[in-house]
Amino acid sequence: MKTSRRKFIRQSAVAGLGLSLTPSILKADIADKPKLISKKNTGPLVISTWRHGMAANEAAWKVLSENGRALDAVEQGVRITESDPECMSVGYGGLPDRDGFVTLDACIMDETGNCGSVSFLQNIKNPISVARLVMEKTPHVMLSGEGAFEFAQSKGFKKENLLTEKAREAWLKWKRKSNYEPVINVENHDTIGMIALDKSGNISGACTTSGIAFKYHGRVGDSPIIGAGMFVDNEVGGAVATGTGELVMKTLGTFLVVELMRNGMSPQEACVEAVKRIANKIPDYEKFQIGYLAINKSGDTGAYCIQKGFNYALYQDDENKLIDSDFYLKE
Ligand code: SD4
Repeated sequence: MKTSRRKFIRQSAVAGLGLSLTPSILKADIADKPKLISKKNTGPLVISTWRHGMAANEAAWKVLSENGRALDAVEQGVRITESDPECMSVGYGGLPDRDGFVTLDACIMDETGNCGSVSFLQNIKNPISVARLVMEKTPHVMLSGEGAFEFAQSKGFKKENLLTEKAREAWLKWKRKSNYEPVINVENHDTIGMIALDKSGNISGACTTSGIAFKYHGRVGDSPIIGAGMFVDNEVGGAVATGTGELVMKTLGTFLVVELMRNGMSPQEACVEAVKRIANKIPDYEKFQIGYLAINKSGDTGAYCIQKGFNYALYQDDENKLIDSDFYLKE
């Protein structure tokens, strides 16, 4: 009864549109089709920027595989990169600004839409954990500079010298010419951005960096800006950015990626569209690299960048893989 009634309504609607009732229209049971959401990839999974994402993913996976929360996974994951002195673009060992100061930016966002961030923070090794405490223990989203440092100290973080000998030498070498010329894809050891989907289906994200090497003292990039360097909406998905932050800030990149997914794009389509936005809006974009990563609620992933050379780590189905991203500027 029900079926024939539905069929009748559909036939009337089609007839009302002046269309003939061809067998193919009758067969295509459009009104009854469920939305195409693949369930095969659902959590846990974690995705993060660059090669250093491999080690960070391992730490995140440990949390996720024990039924942990995505928020804990991303914090534990990126702390590995922050604490690694060999990684010269994040946390301890990061390259300093033009005046020789290591200044750090980081942000974190959970499945409830709560978020915290720190910018222009000095002498604290794990800014992501300070950002988390800003989120959890203050009524604010962002603390900066001296205030962020004092807050960290009040929460028991140690004051440490973050400028390693290797980073100091690189700075002294740079000072001989003092040219501010970010090099495309030096980012092979760059900002770490990470998004995780846990077993409960919740998404969280984190992003942390020492920023562009030899930047102006006081420069803050996209990485601590919610919606620029990282954004999560647990109803839709999450995204992170890496590269020359000014381009991401001008286009509010990760917010854009998530909104595009909300409007029906896959993570891959959304990342492509956000890179195209940069190409359409920023005249000299060809001189820079930007990479986006995204995941949606169904566990589909996406990655796209301006130029060849961006890679990312994806841990899923018990396997951690380093993958080359597709890119916009092809010959
Ligand atoms: C910044 N987005 O400070 C960061 C740095 C980065 O590849 O990711 N560079 O602009």
